[in-house]
Amino acid sequence: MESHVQNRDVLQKSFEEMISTLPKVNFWGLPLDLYQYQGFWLTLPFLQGALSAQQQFQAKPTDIILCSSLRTGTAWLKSLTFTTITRTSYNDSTTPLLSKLSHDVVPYMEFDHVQFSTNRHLGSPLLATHLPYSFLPRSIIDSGCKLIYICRDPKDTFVSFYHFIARYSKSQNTQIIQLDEAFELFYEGVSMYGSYWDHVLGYWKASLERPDKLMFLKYEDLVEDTVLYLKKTAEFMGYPFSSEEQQEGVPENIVQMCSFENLSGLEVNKIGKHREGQGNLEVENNIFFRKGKVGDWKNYLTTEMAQRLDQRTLQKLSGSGLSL
Ligand code: PAP
Repeated sequence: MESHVQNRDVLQKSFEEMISTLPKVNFWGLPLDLYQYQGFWLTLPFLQGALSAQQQFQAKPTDIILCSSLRTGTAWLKSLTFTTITRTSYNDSTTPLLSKLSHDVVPYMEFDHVQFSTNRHLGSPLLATHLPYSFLPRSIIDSGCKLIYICRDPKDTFVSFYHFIARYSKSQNTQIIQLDEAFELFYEGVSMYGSYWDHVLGYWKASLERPDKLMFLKYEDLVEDTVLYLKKTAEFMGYPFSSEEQQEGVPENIVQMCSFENLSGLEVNKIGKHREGQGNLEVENNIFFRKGKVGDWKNYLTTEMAQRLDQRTLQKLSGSGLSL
């Protein structure tokens, strides 16, 4: 026991020494700093989680890992995949989504699972991660488990993230950063798990190399034809809908269950709390839901800002074959 505690202290000390050497900036006016580690910006708890995951996480070939940057449709993807995989165990009136936020039915590998030992199963093989592809624990690649990545137009991603931070700042009674100030930081790649474009590119390139193991989704496609992409995702995960299920409208039913309108209207998502009791990580569930629309950036960005972000996207994705 004593040697375990000593080991932990040694690890903590070497972590503190390592972070003291990293570039550091304030995180969008929050009482938090972002540290630049191997090209990406992360806050300390998430950096510590990333390193712990790299050291400890043992993937299983049957795991399905939902990967994303922030505000790109993760919670929606979690609810769709969770409901698909557990469709023979639960129905509309028994699904855990009626009493839990989507983020709480699929634990984060580098956070809930590694740091708080949250049960990784909850009746499904799903886990989630925000880690850039280059940060993934080796066992994920070696195990051959499947990954699904979801990304989104950088303009909507930025606007969604800005509102999340603004609402979080308000709940913490801290000064809210101005939109144009946050915009410049996002543009320069200084945001949580930024640069956003590098995050997307890492997974995009891996999806080209290993299409059987990594499915690459766009939020906009999912909005445009949710049933089609749900069917593709179910197939990819190894849980395809039978023709009988399709005739009975099971995919449509799941899409309805996981719709923005349905989930955001549930009591748990209106008044519940995520990471309750975990200090400044505690967030009101309703903050996770905003509009769920494509193109809402038009209501917040000037034409010049939108053009600059589009230029940045073109330049960053140039030659990759990906457009956003
Ligand atoms: P997070 O993991 O960082 O909390 P994430 O779930 O990836 O965020 O994405 C949040 C976005 O998805 C929000 O977009 P908006 O700010 O433009 O509105 C959120 O509203 C949207 N969203 C959440 N749930 C759903 C859903 N069921 N269907 C469609 N969009 C959703």
